[in-house]
Amino acid sequence: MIVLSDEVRAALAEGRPVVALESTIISHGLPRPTNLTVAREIEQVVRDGGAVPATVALVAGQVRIGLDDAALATVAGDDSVVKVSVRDLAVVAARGGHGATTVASTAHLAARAGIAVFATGGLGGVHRGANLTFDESADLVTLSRVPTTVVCAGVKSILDVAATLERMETLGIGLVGYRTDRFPGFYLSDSGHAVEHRVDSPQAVAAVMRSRAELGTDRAGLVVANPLPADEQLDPALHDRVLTQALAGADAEGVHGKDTTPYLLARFHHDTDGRSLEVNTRIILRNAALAAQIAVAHATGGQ
Ligand code: PSU
Ligand code: MN
Repeated sequence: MIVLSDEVRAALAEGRPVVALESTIISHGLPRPTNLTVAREIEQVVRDGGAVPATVALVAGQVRIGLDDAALATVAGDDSVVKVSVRDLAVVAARGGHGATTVASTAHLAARAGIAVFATGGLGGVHRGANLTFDESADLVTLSRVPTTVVCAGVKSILDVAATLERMETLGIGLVGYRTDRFPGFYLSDSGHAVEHRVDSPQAVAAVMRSRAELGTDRAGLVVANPLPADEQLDPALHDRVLTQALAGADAEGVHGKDTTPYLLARFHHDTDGRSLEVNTRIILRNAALAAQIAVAHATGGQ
């Protein structure tokens, strides 16, 4: 049921660097038609970095790891593509549907395929008000039991960032800041929270990956938090204004469950007149580039 592209299979067999990429950011995180362009750019950036891109999705019920352009276009443009977390995988596969994988399901599948490094934009986490709604992304629980190294720009402030960091600690999810001591807030370079451990090179990340394997602490994921440079972040005043509107909108419209994250992301893109889209795209491309460097360092023994 899991089909690797020829390119991904060959790279894995030869121990060459591979970077897994999620597809929910394409289908539900970015607006059409930019999403398809960005999906192709992400893959190109990974290639430019010397690694093989392995975008993950369900196409007609088949889990595909490494998509051709037709499959990428389906994920980006077909209305029947559903957001697929870990628990949805088998159901959508069995009914032969199309599905876009979240961080959780991508991490799960990448680990099964033997892909060590994964790039995304932002992680899911604990939603605001989760003390009442219990809305915590399956990304966290999955990362507590899947040995993947995921490069992201922290989490968006649509979430409760402090609670997300606490849950990551409880769940034993590794966390390092890439050239920073601050946990990034996706659109913002600094979420206002510290990161305990800092690494300054792809080789240093690969060294942590090796130590984790040797110590047996690699059953949980490792999050590499890669912030945007401060001069590239979304204007903080605009960010705060739009965040307030988006959260109020979700509340007023009764949005809940798996629709919450896509709703809030769409509101951001709409309410910033596309400025958040530019920043979002930049974040994903930067994360893909770093993930490629880490995959290369990891594949070459971190030397
Ligand atoms: N956060 C973002 N952009 C995204 C997502 C999260 O900043 O596109 C997507 C990812 O695919 C993530 C998923 O795994 O949303 C989390 O959704 P939920 O909160 O429903 O678990
Ligand atoms: Mn949720």
